[in-house]
Amino acid sequence: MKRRKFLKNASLTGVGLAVGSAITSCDNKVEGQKIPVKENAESKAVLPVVVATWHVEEATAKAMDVLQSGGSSLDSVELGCKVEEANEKGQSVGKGGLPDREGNVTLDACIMDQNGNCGAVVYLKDIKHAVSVARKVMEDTPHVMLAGEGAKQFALESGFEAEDLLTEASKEAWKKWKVEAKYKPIINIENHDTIGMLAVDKNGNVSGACTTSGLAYKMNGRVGDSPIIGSGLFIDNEVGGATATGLGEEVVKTIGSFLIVELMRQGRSPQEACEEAIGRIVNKPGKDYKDFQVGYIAVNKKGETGCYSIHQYFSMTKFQDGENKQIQSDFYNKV
Ligand code: SD4
Repeated sequence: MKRRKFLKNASLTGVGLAVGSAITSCDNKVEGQKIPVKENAESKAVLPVVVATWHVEEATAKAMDVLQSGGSSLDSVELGCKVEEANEKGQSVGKGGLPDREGNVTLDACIMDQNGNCGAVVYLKDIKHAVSVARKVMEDTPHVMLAGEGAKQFALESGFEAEDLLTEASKEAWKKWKVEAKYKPIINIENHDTIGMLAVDKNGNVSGACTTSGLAYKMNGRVGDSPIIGSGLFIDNEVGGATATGLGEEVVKTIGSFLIVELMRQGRSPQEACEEAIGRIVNKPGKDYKDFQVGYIAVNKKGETGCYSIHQYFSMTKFQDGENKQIQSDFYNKV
């Protein structure tokens, strides 16, 4: 295929980006899932609380364990996210993440603490715990974000080990994709995706983290919303936090997580704020939201939570009041 045409097919305004394991578009569904609880009926002001995108009960269990053993909300989200980064079966986070179209697994991640400090890495190769490298950027450098080779160099100098993140399963999936090299929408296929996590400790201190291998078969060099403070994640300890999953380009265009936190500051509940942020995407003139998915989760300082997405089958995992469970998100596109 001629390069120009290839790039055009890959554009975000066309049929939608393919995401083997992700939720960029909306034609397929995971049928028969048992996730009966709807968030609207569920939100309560109880601390501590941990929420995360998708079905990641092991990750939220780890995060809650950290809080209950007296760890900070920052430790909680970092260690919670690391569970998924190390899980090779998850093909959109850390080791085992699906590669870009040229076979590179590149990770994006960020982290933000209760004092408004933050760190991020983009286009990080060969280091599985991107969230921990992001934390090191926050704590050990005068910068907020490191990219590519520089991020890897910093990680190695900080003691992280390099390893090949492309597993056999992801390599096989990529090889199959290469046969046609076409973007084909698949949504919610694993019910398990980019992890965005928010934790509030018993004193109401909020931290968050977000980590991903981004869109499968993305263009080499592409960076999504997940490491962008304000887009994929935002925390303000006076208010709460929010994080995103889905087609990052649409999240970046509306600075979704910052928007949700600011709406909560103005008095909206986490649920109302998530719904408004999805509204900002779908109500843009000419926006064909049928071709992509975005999901948001949010928590306020009191421990109330919310989640909302464009399409069905987005979910949030919540650990609160002794219960760790997956919650079905309400969604915009009911037709
Ligand atoms: C990105 N938001 O890179 C990420 C991908 C994602 O579920 O969340 N997939 O755009």
